Amino acid sequence: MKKNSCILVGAPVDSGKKRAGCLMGPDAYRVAGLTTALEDLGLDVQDWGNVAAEPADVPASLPQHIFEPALTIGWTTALIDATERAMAEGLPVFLGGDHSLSLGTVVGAANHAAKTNRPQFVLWLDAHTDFHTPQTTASGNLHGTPLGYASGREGFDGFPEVRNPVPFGNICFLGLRSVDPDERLFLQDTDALCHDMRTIDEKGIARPLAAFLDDVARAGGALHVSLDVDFLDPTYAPAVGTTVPGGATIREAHLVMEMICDSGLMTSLDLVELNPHLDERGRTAQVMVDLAASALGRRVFDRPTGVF
Ligand code: EXY
Ligand code: MN
Ligand code: MN
Ligand code: MN
Repeated sequence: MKKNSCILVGAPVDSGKKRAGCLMGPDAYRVAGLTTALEDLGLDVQDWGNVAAEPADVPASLPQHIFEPALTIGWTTALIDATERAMAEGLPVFLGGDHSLSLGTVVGAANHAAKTNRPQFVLWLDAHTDFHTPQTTASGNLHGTPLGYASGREGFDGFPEVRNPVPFGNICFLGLRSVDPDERLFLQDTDALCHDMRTIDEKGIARPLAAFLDDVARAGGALHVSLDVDFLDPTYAPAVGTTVPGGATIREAHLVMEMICDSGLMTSLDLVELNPHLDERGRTAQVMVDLAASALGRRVFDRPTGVF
């Protein structure tokens, strides 16, 4: 991966749920000045434009209530390939598009990590765990399944084979406050790190994150960060179809991204679930651009000031 090279990859995926609008996400980030914000940090930014995808065949064995499987299987195939190509060039930032784009980006990142003999870790910044399979989802919305798929759970008939599943213990959730019974039942028997908002209220967001980043560093791991707009409290980030009150503050979110940057461990980033149709004058798009900039080096001061 070239040092300081950042690849913007548009992924206007809108088939992961029924409410339309995320297809406008990639251009909303571009209009909000993402490229300039990252270039101002001294990064070499390449915008590869938007990925294109063709609908795929859907096997009869996939449950009938799954929403738009042909499109999402097509997107997954295209994004696995795009992720592997982008990671060979630099640090990809995927501009969503709904969270079903991460079926492709997490699997593609794990394939790249395997090629470079590194374990893949995932930091999931989200109100939700997105750990369903086509058999366990009640809604049929595949944006609730990317980690179920990337961690190697059964049931994704018709999807590309997951050759390098992400081990459950290499997954850390921050911001959880809406987890379905099936997801909770499955996850509580794994060693995935599930930090809900209660943990953050009681211990602060820095402690669980620092412990996870230490794990990644000790393992020499690659780190995929997936930032869902609904990680933030809807007061600060209203432009998302799955708002859940009681989310992270803007400063908690920036501290997470600044700690990620300081760790130097992030190798790929998803910005997902922005629905510009629900935004107020681009306010949410701007919050996400600012958070991406914090993850990639924006600082007020380069060093702590006012020693105390
Ligand atoms: N767990 C619910 C479902 O599976 O439908 C809600 C999922 C919301 C997913 C958004 C992307 O985070
Ligand atoms: Mn690389
Ligand atoms: Mn999500
Ligand atoms: Mn979510």
